[in-house]
Amino acid sequence: LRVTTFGESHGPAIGCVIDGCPPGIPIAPEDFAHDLARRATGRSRHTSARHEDDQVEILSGVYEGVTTGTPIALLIRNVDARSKDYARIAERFRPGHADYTYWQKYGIRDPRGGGRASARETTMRVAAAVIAKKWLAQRGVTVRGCMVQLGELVPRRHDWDAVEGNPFFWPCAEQVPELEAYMDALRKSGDSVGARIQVVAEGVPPGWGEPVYGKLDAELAAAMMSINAVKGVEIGAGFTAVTQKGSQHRDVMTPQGFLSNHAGGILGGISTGQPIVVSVAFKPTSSLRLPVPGLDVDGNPVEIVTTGRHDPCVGIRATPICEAMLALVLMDQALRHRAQCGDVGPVTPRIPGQMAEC
Ligand code: EPS
Repeated sequence: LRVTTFGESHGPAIGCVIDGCPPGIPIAPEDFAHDLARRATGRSRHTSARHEDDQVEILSGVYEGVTTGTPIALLIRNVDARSKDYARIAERFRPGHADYTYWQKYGIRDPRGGGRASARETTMRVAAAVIAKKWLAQRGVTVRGCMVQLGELVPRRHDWDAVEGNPFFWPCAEQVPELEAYMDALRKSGDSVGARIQVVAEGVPPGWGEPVYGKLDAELAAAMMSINAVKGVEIGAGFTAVTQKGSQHRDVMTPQGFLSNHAGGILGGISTGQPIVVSVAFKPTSSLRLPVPGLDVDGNPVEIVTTGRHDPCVGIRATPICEAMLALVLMDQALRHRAQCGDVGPVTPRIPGQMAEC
């Protein structure tokens, strides 16, 4: 499976091409609405006020409601770009933004919006993954996620049922007013903040992934790091493993199941049958209205102030994006597993997986 995206935040449209998708998956334009709405701006006062319809047009690869096996092309037209917001910084670099490295690499500046570096690009990842989630669900694999840190705030308890009931994808309903107040104060101050998202796949059989090149965890890390604003990825215990003893970290196996999941469902690049658990760190958004000294494209010192519609915490909209990347990697690995090993199922002893804990 291969997904590529195209389009800029302020261009006429964004889109993706999905190559290698098996035939026969039922898909209709309305299937995309749910996940695209979960990711969209303007869902609450805590995200960018830009209002895009995010209506998906299926251009190819689907006939009479099912995938045909040929490349699937999806298109979403941009309807609410406001390029004049960027006039003030068209020749200046926002500290912490890709403006600078794009300029160094290409020597050309598209002054309309964030272009390819905009969170708008992630729309098409979520759209492509609607198909992957559907294909995985037919095989008993489900993917879900939540926010597990906003700035310094962490959930007091983990209740999956709470996640879809608030704009933060937060797993503790009684803390939501605290998050609202935190974000209101932050927005008022003109600053931004980072976040940590956790995504979990359940029902993945043992055996998906590859032992050296194309390890499941390596591909997940690459996929998550390819989302803009991501600065860190952990699988299972992640960096906590640094301070663990081997006797603590190892996941004890019993006929009834593993007793823990520090491995995050992956050993040696191959799934264990336990939930796959991935944590992703998002940096604070760099487009701030707080003035900061910086440089223009000629190297002159200038003051940088970014106005316009920006997310004070891009992590708030990131849960469906991380779910999407997890689903796409899993579908790709499942297809590769099928190509090499056919339907060879798990060999005995098969240890039951466990429910995920955040
Ligand atoms: C973004 C800035 C804002 C956001 C945008 C991401 O848009 P604009 O480019 O018009 O200033 O609204 O996010 C989306 C439009 C989206 O669909 O995610 C940025 O700086 O990354």
